[in-house]
Amino acid sequence: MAGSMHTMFVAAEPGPIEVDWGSTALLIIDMQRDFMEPGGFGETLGNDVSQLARAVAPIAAVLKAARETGMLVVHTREGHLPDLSDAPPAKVERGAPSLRIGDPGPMGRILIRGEAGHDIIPALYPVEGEIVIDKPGKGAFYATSLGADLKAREIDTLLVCGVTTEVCVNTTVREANDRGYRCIVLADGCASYFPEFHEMGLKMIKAQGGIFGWVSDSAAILQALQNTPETSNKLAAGASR
Ligand code: C5J
Repeated sequence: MAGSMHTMFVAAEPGPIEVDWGSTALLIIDMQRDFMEPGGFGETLGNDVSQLARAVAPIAAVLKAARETGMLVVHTREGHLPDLSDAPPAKVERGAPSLRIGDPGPMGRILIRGEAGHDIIPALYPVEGEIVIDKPGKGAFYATSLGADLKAREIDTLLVCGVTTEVCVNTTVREANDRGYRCIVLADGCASYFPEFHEMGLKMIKAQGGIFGWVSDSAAILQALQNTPETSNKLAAGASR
C-alpha cells in the first residue's frame, strides 16, 4: 500500500499509521452549542464551557481539508426526542444540574433535538452531503445508523475529534475499536471541561501499543494529506479558489 496515490503515513502515537484516504472518514463529535456555549447542557452541569473553545480552530482546519479532498465527513449530536422517550430516567434525573435535560433554557429546551442549543456551532456547521448522526447516548454507534452508514461507504479508518475527550470522544472510540475501525484521535481537535481528563483520555487511547487507537493532531493530518499525491492536487485546487 505504501506510496500509492491514496495512502500516506500519518505521524501518531504510539507509532505512525498508514492511512488510505479513500476508506477514511472525519468524525466530528458533538460540537454543539449545548456543550460549547453558556446556557447549554454543559454549563448546567457546572462546567466552564470556555475550556472547549480551543478545539474549534484545529477541527475547522481539518474539516476544510476534508471537504476539499472529498473525504466523508460525519457530524454527531447528542440529544433527545422532545417527549424524552429516548432519554433514560437515570440520565435525566442524575446529579443536581441547574437545569435538567428537557427543561427550558436560554437556547431552548436543554439537549433536545430541534432546539437551538442542540445544533452544531456555526464555525463547524455541516454542509450538504455530510452525514449528521443524532445520538441519544455518549457513544455514536449506540442506537444510531452510524455503523451501517460507514459500512455502506467501506470506511475502515476514522479521524475522530470533538468534545468532550473523556466522555463522548472516548466512548465512541471504544465502540468503534470493538467494531474493527482504526481510530486516529486528533489531540488538539478534542477538548474537555477538565484539562487533566483530556490528557488522561488521550493517554488511555494510545497506551499499551494503542489499545483503543492512535493519537495524532491536526498539523500531522494536514501534512499527510498535503503529501499524498491524490489529495495534494485537490487541496491546491481548493486553496486557489
Ligand atoms: C457529555 C459529550 N460530556 N458530548 N457529552 O456529556 O461528551
